[in-house]
Amino acid sequence: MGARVTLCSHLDHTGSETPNGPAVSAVIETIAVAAIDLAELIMDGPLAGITGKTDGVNSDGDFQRDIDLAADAIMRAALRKTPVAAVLSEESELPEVFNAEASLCVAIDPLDGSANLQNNISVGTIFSIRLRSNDIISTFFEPGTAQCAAGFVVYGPQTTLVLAFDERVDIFILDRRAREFLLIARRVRIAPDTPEFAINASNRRHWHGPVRTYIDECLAGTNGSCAADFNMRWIGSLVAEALRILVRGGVFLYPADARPAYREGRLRLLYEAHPMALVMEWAGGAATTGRRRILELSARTPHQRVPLIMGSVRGVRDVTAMHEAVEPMFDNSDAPLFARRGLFR
Ligand code: FBP
Repeated sequence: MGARVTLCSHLDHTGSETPNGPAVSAVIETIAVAAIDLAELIMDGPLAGITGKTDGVNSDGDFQRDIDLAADAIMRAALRKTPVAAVLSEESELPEVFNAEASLCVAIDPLDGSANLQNNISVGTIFSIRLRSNDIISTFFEPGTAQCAAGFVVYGPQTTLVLAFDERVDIFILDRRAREFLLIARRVRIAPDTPEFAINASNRRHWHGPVRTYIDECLAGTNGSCAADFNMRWIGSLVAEALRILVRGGVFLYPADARPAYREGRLRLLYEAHPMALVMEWAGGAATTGRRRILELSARTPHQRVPLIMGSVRGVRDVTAMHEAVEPMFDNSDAPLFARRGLFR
Protein backbone atom coordinates (compact mmCIF):
# COMPACT_ATOMS: atom_id res chain seq x y z
CA MET A 1 0.00 0.00 0.00
CA GLY A 2 1.27 3.48 -0.85
CA ALA A 3 1.02 6.47 1.46
CA ARG A 4 0.57 5.98 5.19
CA VAL A 5 -3.12 6.61 5.93
CA THR A 6 -4.07 6.97 9.58
CA LEU A 7 -7.54 6.25 10.91
CA CYS A 8 -7.95 9.96 11.66
CA SER A 9 -7.14 11.04 8.12
CA HIS A 10 -9.34 8.25 6.73
CA LEU A 11 -12.24 9.50 8.85
CA ASP A 12 -11.65 13.05 7.63
CA HIS A 13 -12.48 11.85 4.11
CA THR A 14 -15.15 9.25 4.84
CA GLY A 15 -18.79 9.47 5.82
CA SER A 16 -19.44 12.98 4.53
CA GLU A 17 -22.73 11.66 3.10
CA THR A 18 -23.67 9.90 6.35
CA PRO A 19 -26.13 11.87 8.50
CA ASN A 20 -24.14 13.13 11.47
CA GLY A 21 -20.95 11.93 9.78
CA PRO A 22 -18.59 14.03 11.95
CA ALA A 23 -20.26 12.78 15.15
CA VAL A 24 -20.02 9.17 13.98
CA SER A 25 -16.35 9.71 13.11
CA ALA A 26 -15.72 11.16 16.57
CA VAL A 27 -17.22 8.08 18.21
CA ILE A 28 -15.21 5.71 16.02
CA GLU A 29 -12.00 7.59 16.77
CA THR A 30 -12.74 7.52 20.50
CA ILE A 31 -13.38 3.77 20.49
CA ALA A 32 -10.12 3.30 18.58
CA VAL A 33 -8.12 5.31 21.12
CA ALA A 34 -9.72 3.40 23.99
CA ALA A 35 -8.88 0.16 22.18
CA ILE A 36 -5.20 1.15 22.21
CA ASP A 37 -5.31 1.43 26.01
CA LEU A 38 -7.19 -1.85 26.23
CA ALA A 39 -4.68 -3.56 23.91
CA GLU A 40 -1.89 -2.51 26.27
CA LEU A 41 -3.74 -3.83 29.29
CA ILE A 42 -4.42 -7.14 27.54
CA MET A 43 -0.81 -7.43 26.46
CA ASP A 44 0.40 -6.92 30.03
CA GLY A 45 -2.27 -9.21 31.51
CA PRO A 46 -1.00 -10.64 34.80
CA LEU A 47 1.84 -8.08 34.80
CA ALA A 48 -0.84 -5.39 35.15
CA GLY A 49 -2.68 -7.30 37.85
CA ILE A 50 -5.21 -8.95 35.53
CA THR A 51 -5.93 -12.36 36.97
CA GLY A 52 -8.50 -13.52 34.39
CA LYS A 53 -10.52 -14.86 37.29
CA THR A 54 -14.29 -14.58 37.34
CA ASP A 55 -15.62 -11.83 39.56
CA GLY A 56 -19.32 -12.65 39.26
CA VAL A 57 -21.92 -12.85 36.52
CA ASN A 58 -23.46 -10.15 34.35
CA SER A 59 -27.19 -9.54 34.03
CA ASP A 60 -27.42 -12.22 31.36
CA GLY A 61 -25.77 -14.88 33.50
CA ASP A 62 -22.35 -14.82 31.76
CA PHE A 63 -19.25 -15.01 33.92
CA GLN A 64 -17.56 -11.63 34.29
CA ARG A 65 -13.79 -11.56 34.60
CA ASP A 66 -11.73 -8.69 35.94
CA ILE A 67 -10.64 -7.90 32.38
CA ASP A 68 -14.31 -7.69 31.23
CA LEU A 69 -14.97 -5.09 33.91
CA ALA A 70 -11.77 -3.19 33.10
CA ALA A 71 -12.63 -3.17 29.38
CA ASP A 72 -16.15 -1.96 30.16
CA ALA A 73 -14.79 0.87 32.32
CA ILE A 74 -12.29 1.94 29.63
CA MET A 75 -14.89 2.02 26.83
CA ARG A 76 -17.57 3.66 28.95
CA ALA A 77 -15.25 6.41 30.20
CA ALA A 78 -14.12 7.11 26.63
CA LEU A 79 -17.64 7.21 25.19
CA ARG A 80 -18.78 9.68 27.85
CA LYS A 81 -16.67 12.31 26.09
CA THR A 82 -18.40 11.78 22.73
CA PRO A 83 -21.76 12.84 21.23
CA VAL A 84 -23.46 9.70 22.57
CA ALA A 85 -26.97 9.72 24.00
CA ALA A 86 -26.88 6.20 25.44
CA VAL A 87 -24.67 3.13 25.60
CA LEU A 88 -25.76 -0.47 25.87
CA SER A 89 -22.87 -2.63 27.07
CA GLU A 90 -22.78 -6.39 27.41
CA GLU A 91 -21.74 -5.80 31.00
CA SER A 92 -24.84 -3.94 32.18
CA GLU A 93 -28.46 -4.87 32.29
CA LEU A 94 -29.93 -1.77 30.68
CA PRO A 95 -28.74 1.00 28.36
CA GLU A 96 -27.19 3.91 30.23
CA VAL A 97 -28.14 7.44 29.18
CA PHE A 98 -25.07 9.68 28.84
CA ASN A 99 -26.17 12.90 27.14
CA ALA A 100 -29.84 13.12 26.32
CA GLU A 101 -29.18 15.85 23.72
CA ALA A 102 -26.61 13.86 21.74
CA SER A 103 -27.28 12.35 18.34
CA LEU A 104 -25.94 8.77 18.56
CA CYS A 105 -26.44 5.53 20.47
CA VAL A 106 -23.80 2.83 20.83
CA ALA A 107 -24.14 -0.88 21.59
CA ILE A 108 -20.85 -2.45 22.60
CA ASP A 109 -19.30 -5.70 23.70
CA PRO A 110 -16.20 -4.20 25.36
CA LEU A 111 -14.34 -7.52 25.45
CA ASP A 112 -15.73 -10.47 23.54
CA GLY A 113 -14.36 -13.92 24.26
CA SER A 114 -12.48 -13.04 27.45
CA ALA A 115 -12.27 -16.73 28.43
CA ASN A 116 -9.75 -17.09 25.59
CA LEU A 117 -7.27 -14.72 27.20
CA GLN A 118 -5.89 -17.21 29.67
CA ASN A 119 -4.63 -19.18 26.63
CA ASN A 120 -3.32 -16.07 24.86
CA ILE A 121 -5.92 -16.40 22.10
CA SER A 122 -7.33 -13.36 20.27
CA VAL A 123 -10.22 -11.47 21.85
CA GLY A 124 -12.00 -8.32 20.73
CA THR A 125 -14.24 -5.30 21.12
CA ILE A 126 -17.39 -5.17 18.97
CA PHE A 127 -19.40 -1.97 18.45
CA SER A 128 -22.51 -0.76 16.68
CA ILE A 129 -23.47 2.91 16.17
CA ARG A 130 -26.98 4.23 15.42
CA LEU A 131 -28.58 7.63 15.04
CA ARG A 132 -30.80 8.11 18.05
CA SER A 133 -34.54 8.23 17.66
CA ASN A 134 -36.78 10.63 19.60
CA ASP A 135 -37.10 8.12 22.35
CA ILE A 136 -33.47 7.31 23.17
CA ILE A 137 -33.97 3.78 24.46
CA SER A 138 -36.19 2.70 21.57
CA THR A 139 -33.19 3.33 19.26
CA PHE A 140 -31.80 -0.01 20.39
CA PHE A 141 -34.98 -1.81 19.34
CA GLU A 142 -34.87 -0.76 15.72
CA PRO A 143 -33.68 -3.26 13.08
CA GLY A 144 -29.98 -3.70 12.33
CA THR A 145 -30.44 -1.72 9.10
CA ALA A 146 -30.63 1.36 11.37
CA GLN A 147 -26.90 1.08 12.12
CA CYS A 148 -24.83 3.83 10.50
CA ALA A 149 -21.47 2.26 11.36
CA ALA A 150 -20.12 -0.80 13.12
CA GLY A 151 -16.89 -2.67 13.56
CA PHE A 152 -14.61 -4.63 15.78
CA VAL A 153 -11.10 -4.68 17.17
CA VAL A 154 -9.07 -7.89 17.35
CA TYR A 155 -6.46 -8.01 20.11
CA GLY A 156 -4.16 -10.69 18.72
CA PRO A 157 -0.60 -10.91 17.42
CA GLN A 158 -1.52 -7.55 15.88
CA THR A 159 -4.24 -5.18 17.05
CA THR A 160 -6.60 -4.91 14.09
CA LEU A 161 -9.54 -2.56 13.61
CA VAL A 162 -12.23 -3.56 11.11
CA LEU A 163 -14.51 -0.65 10.28
CA ALA A 164 -17.83 -0.66 8.41
CA PHE A 165 -18.65 2.96 7.68
CA ASP A 166 -19.99 4.73 4.62
CA GLU A 167 -21.11 1.41 3.09
CA ARG A 168 -17.56 0.08 2.85
CA VAL A 169 -15.30 -2.02 5.03
CA ASP A 170 -11.69 -1.06 5.71
CA ILE A 171 -9.04 -2.70 7.88
CA PHE A 172 -6.45 -0.92 10.02
CA ILE A 173 -3.54 -2.17 12.11
CA LEU A 174 -2.21 -0.50 15.21
CA ASP A 175 1.22 1.06 14.92
CA ARG A 176 2.13 0.64 18.58
CA ARG A 177 5.03 3.06 18.55
CA ALA A 178 3.00 5.88 17.03
CA ARG A 179 -0.16 4.84 18.91
CA GLU A 180 -2.30 5.15 15.82
CA PHE A 181 -4.21 2.84 13.50
CA LEU A 182 -2.96 2.66 9.90
CA LEU A 183 -5.06 1.61 6.93
CA ILE A 184 -3.88 -1.71 5.49
CA ALA A 185 -6.84 -2.86 3.35
CA ARG A 186 -9.47 -0.67 1.68
CA ARG A 187 -12.92 -1.65 0.50
CA VAL A 188 -12.47 -5.27 1.55
CA ARG A 189 -14.54 -7.85 -0.35
CA ILE A 190 -15.30 -11.31 1.04
CA ALA A 191 -14.51 -14.19 -1.34
CA PRO A 192 -17.91 -15.44 -2.52
CA ASP A 193 -17.17 -19.14 -2.48
CA THR A 194 -14.57 -20.46 -0.01
CA PRO A 195 -15.02 -24.11 1.09
CA GLU A 196 -14.24 -23.51 4.76
CA PHE A 197 -16.58 -23.63 7.76
CA ALA A 198 -16.34 -22.75 11.44
CA ILE A 199 -18.67 -24.23 14.04
CA ASN A 200 -18.35 -25.63 17.54
CA ALA A 201 -18.67 -29.26 16.46
CA SER A 202 -18.88 -30.52 20.04
CA ASN A 203 -22.51 -29.36 19.96
CA ARG A 204 -23.42 -31.61 17.00
CA ARG A 205 -25.83 -33.76 18.96
CA HIS A 206 -27.85 -30.67 19.90
CA TRP A 207 -28.03 -29.13 16.41
CA HIS A 208 -31.25 -28.89 14.45
CA GLY A 209 -31.64 -30.90 11.24
CA PRO A 210 -30.74 -28.21 8.67
CA VAL A 211 -27.45 -27.34 10.39
CA ARG A 212 -26.50 -30.96 10.92
CA THR A 213 -27.26 -31.75 7.28
CA TYR A 214 -25.24 -28.78 6.03
CA ILE A 215 -22.18 -29.73 8.08
CA ASP A 216 -22.52 -33.40 7.05
CA GLU A 217 -22.53 -32.28 3.41
CA CYS A 218 -19.39 -30.19 4.00
CA LEU A 219 -17.68 -33.17 5.65
CA ALA A 220 -18.67 -35.41 2.73
CA GLY A 221 -16.43 -33.18 0.57
CA THR A 222 -16.50 -33.88 -3.14
CA ASN A 223 -18.87 -36.78 -2.47
CA GLY A 224 -21.49 -34.44 -0.98
CA SER A 225 -23.90 -31.87 -2.41
CA CYS A 226 -21.38 -29.07 -1.90
CA ALA A 227 -19.07 -30.89 -4.31
CA ALA A 228 -15.94 -29.49 -2.64
CA ASP A 229 -13.48 -30.63 -0.01
CA PHE A 230 -13.97 -28.35 2.98
CA ASN A 231 -11.48 -27.14 5.52
CA MET A 232 -12.60 -26.52 9.11
CA ARG A 233 -11.58 -23.80 11.60
CA TRP A 234 -12.91 -23.06 15.08
CA ILE A 235 -11.16 -20.46 17.21
CA GLY A 236 -14.02 -19.89 19.64
CA SER A 237 -13.54 -16.13 19.32
CA LEU A 238 -16.08 -14.30 17.20
CA VAL A 239 -13.82 -11.41 16.20
CA ALA A 240 -11.04 -13.73 15.05
CA GLU A 241 -13.48 -15.83 13.01
CA ALA A 242 -14.97 -12.69 11.41
CA LEU A 243 -11.54 -11.34 10.49
CA ARG A 244 -10.60 -14.68 8.93
CA ILE A 245 -13.75 -14.56 6.81
CA LEU A 246 -12.87 -11.05 5.61
CA VAL A 247 -9.37 -12.17 4.72
CA ARG A 248 -10.08 -15.52 3.07
CA GLY A 249 -13.80 -16.25 3.05
CA GLY A 250 -15.74 -19.18 4.49
CA VAL A 251 -18.81 -19.48 6.66
CA PHE A 252 -19.22 -19.21 10.44
CA LEU A 253 -22.17 -20.76 12.26
CA TYR A 254 -23.36 -20.31 15.80
CA PRO A 255 -26.83 -21.79 15.39
CA ALA A 256 -29.70 -22.20 17.80
CA ASP A 257 -29.84 -25.72 19.16
CA ALA A 258 -31.95 -28.00 21.30
CA ARG A 259 -30.45 -27.04 24.67
CA PRO A 260 -32.80 -24.83 26.69
CA ALA A 261 -30.24 -22.00 27.00
CA TYR A 262 -29.45 -22.11 23.25
CA ARG A 263 -32.97 -22.05 21.79
CA GLU A 264 -32.24 -18.59 20.40
CA GLY A 265 -28.56 -19.22 19.75
CA ARG A 266 -25.67 -18.00 21.86
CA LEU A 267 -24.55 -14.69 20.43
CA ARG A 268 -26.22 -11.40 21.24
CA LEU A 269 -28.13 -9.52 18.57
CA LEU A 270 -27.38 -5.90 19.43
CA TYR A 271 -23.63 -5.94 20.03
CA GLU A 272 -22.50 -9.13 18.28
CA ALA A 273 -24.79 -10.21 15.41
CA HIS A 274 -25.99 -6.79 14.16
CA PRO A 275 -22.50 -5.25 13.88
CA MET A 276 -21.03 -8.41 12.37
CA ALA A 277 -23.89 -8.55 9.85
CA LEU A 278 -23.23 -4.94 8.79
CA VAL A 279 -19.54 -5.71 8.32
CA MET A 280 -20.34 -8.87 6.32
CA GLU A 281 -22.91 -7.23 4.04
CA TRP A 282 -20.89 -4.11 3.34
CA ALA A 283 -17.98 -6.37 2.42
CA GLY A 284 -20.16 -8.34 -0.03
CA GLY A 285 -20.94 -11.27 2.28
CA ALA A 286 -24.15 -12.24 4.07
CA ALA A 287 -25.52 -12.92 7.55
CA THR A 288 -28.70 -14.75 8.50
CA THR A 289 -30.27 -16.81 11.23
CA GLY A 290 -30.75 -19.54 8.61
CA ARG A 291 -34.23 -18.22 7.99
CA ARG A 292 -34.02 -14.42 8.28
CA ARG A 293 -31.55 -11.72 7.35
CA ILE A 294 -29.89 -10.56 10.58
CA LEU A 295 -30.05 -6.86 9.65
CA GLU A 296 -33.85 -7.00 9.40
CA LEU A 297 -34.25 -8.26 12.96
CA SER A 298 -35.16 -5.99 15.86
CA ALA A 299 -34.28 -6.88 19.43
CA ARG A 300 -37.08 -7.46 21.92
CA THR A 301 -34.75 -7.23 24.91
CA PRO A 302 -31.32 -5.58 25.32
CA HIS A 303 -29.37 -8.82 25.55
CA GLN A 304 -31.44 -10.93 23.16
CA ARG A 305 -29.60 -13.88 21.63
CA VAL A 306 -29.86 -14.92 18.01
CA PRO A 307 -28.55 -17.69 15.74
CA LEU A 308 -25.77 -16.29 13.53
CA ILE A 309 -24.62 -17.70 10.20
CA MET A 310 -22.32 -15.35 8.34
CA GLY A 311 -19.64 -15.17 5.69
CA SER A 312 -19.23 -15.93 2.00
CA VAL A 313 -22.47 -15.62 0.07
CA ARG A 314 -22.33 -19.17 -1.27
CA GLY A 315 -21.89 -20.75 2.17
CA VAL A 316 -24.65 -18.65 3.73
CA ARG A 317 -26.93 -19.36 0.76
CA ASP A 318 -26.35 -23.11 1.11
CA VAL A 319 -27.16 -23.08 4.83
CA THR A 320 -30.28 -21.02 4.10
CA ALA A 321 -31.34 -23.51 1.39
CA MET A 322 -31.09 -26.29 3.97
CA HIS A 323 -33.42 -24.37 6.26
CA GLU A 324 -35.89 -23.57 3.48
CA ALA A 325 -36.18 -27.27 2.67
CA VAL A 326 -37.54 -27.91 6.15
CA GLU A 327 -40.62 -26.49 7.86
CA PRO A 328 -39.47 -24.47 10.91
CA MET A 329 -41.53 -26.78 13.15
CA PHE A 330 -39.22 -29.63 12.12
CA ASP A 331 -35.98 -27.73 12.82
CA ASN A 332 -35.50 -29.79 15.92
CA SER A 333 -35.78 -33.11 14.07
CA ASP A 334 -33.03 -35.38 12.84
CA ALA A 335 -31.57 -34.24 9.56
CA PRO A 336 -31.83 -37.36 7.41
CA LEU A 337 -35.60 -37.50 7.79
CA PHE A 338 -36.23 -34.01 6.61
CA ALA A 339 -33.40 -32.72 4.48
CA ARG A 340 -33.58 -32.96 0.74
CA ARG A 341 -30.37 -33.72 -1.13
CA GLY A 342 -28.96 -31.90 -4.10
CA LEU A 343 -30.06 -28.47 -2.91
CA PHE A 344 -26.83 -26.73 -3.59
CA ARG A 345 -26.59 -26.99 -7.32
P1 FBP B 1 -18.69 -14.05 25.53
O1 FBP B 1 -19.72 -13.12 24.94
O2 FBP B 1 -19.18 -14.78 26.71
O3 FBP B 1 -17.38 -13.37 25.74
O4 FBP B 1 -18.47 -15.23 24.51
C1 FBP B 1 -18.65 -15.06 23.15
C2 FBP B 1 -17.84 -16.13 22.42
O5 FBP B 1 -16.56 -16.30 22.99
C3 FBP B 1 -17.67 -15.80 20.97
O6 FBP B 1 -16.60 -14.95 20.74
C4 FBP B 1 -17.47 -17.18 20.40
O7 FBP B 1 -17.90 -17.24 19.06
C5 FBP B 1 -18.33 -18.06 21.26
O8 FBP B 1 -18.50 -17.37 22.48
C6 FBP B 1 -17.68 -19.37 21.54
O9 FBP B 1 -18.59 -20.20 22.13
P2 FBP B 1 -18.24 -21.69 22.62
O10 FBP B 1 -18.15 -21.59 24.09
O11 FBP B 1 -19.37 -22.54 22.15
O12 FBP B 1 -16.94 -22.11 22.00
